[in-house]
Amino acid sequence: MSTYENLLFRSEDGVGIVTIHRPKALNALNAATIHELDRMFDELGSDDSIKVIIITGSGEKSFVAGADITEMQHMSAVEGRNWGKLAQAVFSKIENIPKPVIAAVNGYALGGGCELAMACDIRIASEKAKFGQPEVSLGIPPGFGGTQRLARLVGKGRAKELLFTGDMIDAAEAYRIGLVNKVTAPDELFNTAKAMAQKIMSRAPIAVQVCKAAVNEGLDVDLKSGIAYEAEVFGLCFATRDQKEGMTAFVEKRAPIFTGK
Ligand code: DAK
Repeated sequence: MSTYENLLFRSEDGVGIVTIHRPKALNALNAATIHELDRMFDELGSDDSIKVIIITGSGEKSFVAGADITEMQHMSAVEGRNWGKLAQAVFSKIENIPKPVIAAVNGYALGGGCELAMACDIRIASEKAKFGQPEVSLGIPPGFGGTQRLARLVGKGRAKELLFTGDMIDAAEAYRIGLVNKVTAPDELFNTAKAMAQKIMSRAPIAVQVCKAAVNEGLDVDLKSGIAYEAEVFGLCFATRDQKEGMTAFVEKRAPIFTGK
């Protein structure tokens, strides 16, 4: 792994843990951090030793408190558009990397922070986490995919309420509306995320990978096309050794040993 200024990285038992680390700005995403995330996800994508990725924020208070407002303050329209496009491309890279990505949301997930969490496959929140898209208070709409991913996750009406009011919601409300998958005590957050990562890692890797691709592809197309895509990846999995192993193990009443082949 190359060196990073605003990200910390460690690997534990096949789980890659990426920590956004800009403590002075509550881990707000400046351009340098977005570029580092881009590079980090390229490295993680090609590192076969990493099976599942967890993203979290440094410290107790914040996951990511948004895009860095001081950097955006004096941007021109063209600079704003380019900044939005850059971060959107990086978030799409995270969303589509062929490995599960879990956001362990330890505190504020506002603006670009909420958008980063939504680009992940699964969100686990500490009871102390707070979510929101406060951009309208700054004179802008969300620009890192928030208007699109929030509506897909929580539905049009709830998304519009959060987007129009800029209100912050707590973890319990985020869970109630389906923005997060689980809520845990703050000191259980990492273990809960890691336990989920390990459970996923115990399943057939190619099957998990195609589930991710099928959900992502399917949500962008009509049901008929999504179902057709599913049939293709379902069929392809019969060419894997793990399909033979999974079904043989079931018949032999033993646990499967998957190899990712
Ligand atoms: N950017 C830069 N610095 C930030 C920051 C941010 N988003 N959030 C916090 N900080 C900094 C504070 O300025 C403060 O710095 P110092 O004054 O100590 O130097 C330090 O972090 C600690 O923050 P506070 O003192 O404010 O801490 P509090 O506990 O009092 O409040 C807070 C915590 C999270 C409620 C508050 O910091 C806050 O409201 N932060 C801003 C949250 C926010 O509005 N986030 C959304 C950012 S806008 C687009 C591209 C991108 C976007 C949209 C469009 N296009 C190109 C189309 C995305 C926009 C956003 O994400």
